[in-house]
Amino acid sequence: MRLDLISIFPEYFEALNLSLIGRAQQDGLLEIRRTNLRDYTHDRHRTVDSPPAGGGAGMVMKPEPWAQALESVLSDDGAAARPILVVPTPSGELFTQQRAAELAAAEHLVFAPGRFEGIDERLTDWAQEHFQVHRLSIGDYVLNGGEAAVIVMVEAITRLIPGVIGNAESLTEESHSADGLLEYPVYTKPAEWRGRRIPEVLLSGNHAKIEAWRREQSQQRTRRRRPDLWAKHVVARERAAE
Ligand code: 6GU
Repeated sequence: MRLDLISIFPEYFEALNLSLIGRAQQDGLLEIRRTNLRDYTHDRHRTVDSPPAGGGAGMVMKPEPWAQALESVLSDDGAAARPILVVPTPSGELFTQQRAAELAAAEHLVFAPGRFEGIDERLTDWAQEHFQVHRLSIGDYVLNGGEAAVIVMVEAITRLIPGVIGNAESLTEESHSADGLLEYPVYTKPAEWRGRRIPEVLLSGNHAKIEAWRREQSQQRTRRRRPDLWAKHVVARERAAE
């Protein structure tokens, strides 16, 4: 997979050179290119923002540097298909595990995180002609810019690419996987730590019992912590039983 990350703070993405994603780049599973948006400005101050039309607080990102940066990405994309452009914004659709799985199948993803009050709306209109545009939010809170959201999305997406995670099995047994339940609690050695014991069933060696216990724990957790997910799970389970 190829990733293009365009930002006025390309250094922000250096965290992606660490750990599994860093390794995936070394292994050639992933190619991450960072672009400084200011390289596509042509004035002495390298201006990327301007006051909002109609007045109001803050500044808005000008569309032209973005268009030129995106054109440069297109011009060295060998593929014929329209690449996917992700525009992180708190006013976008919600980025979910399912969305991550869809995006993990793509050949080429481009991320365009804005700062200030966002990017001039005409940029995304224009971009639809050249890209499949997804405006995505990572949750109901506001960040200062989209860069942290890009890191979140890239991490969620790239770990689903075959080979990026050593133990592919850990993907099927985690929170937000297919059954819609949260993950069960996990423990390691020693069996007693600071007076607290591991649940006895985990020491029983009885795999059927362990599996049943884990399932029960997942359900309890989901019911208590995430009633919204629990309601969806129950509906899906009832549908499947019909
Ligand atoms: Cl994608 N961007 C910003 N700036 N804030 C957010 C967000 C994105 N998702 C949630 N809050």
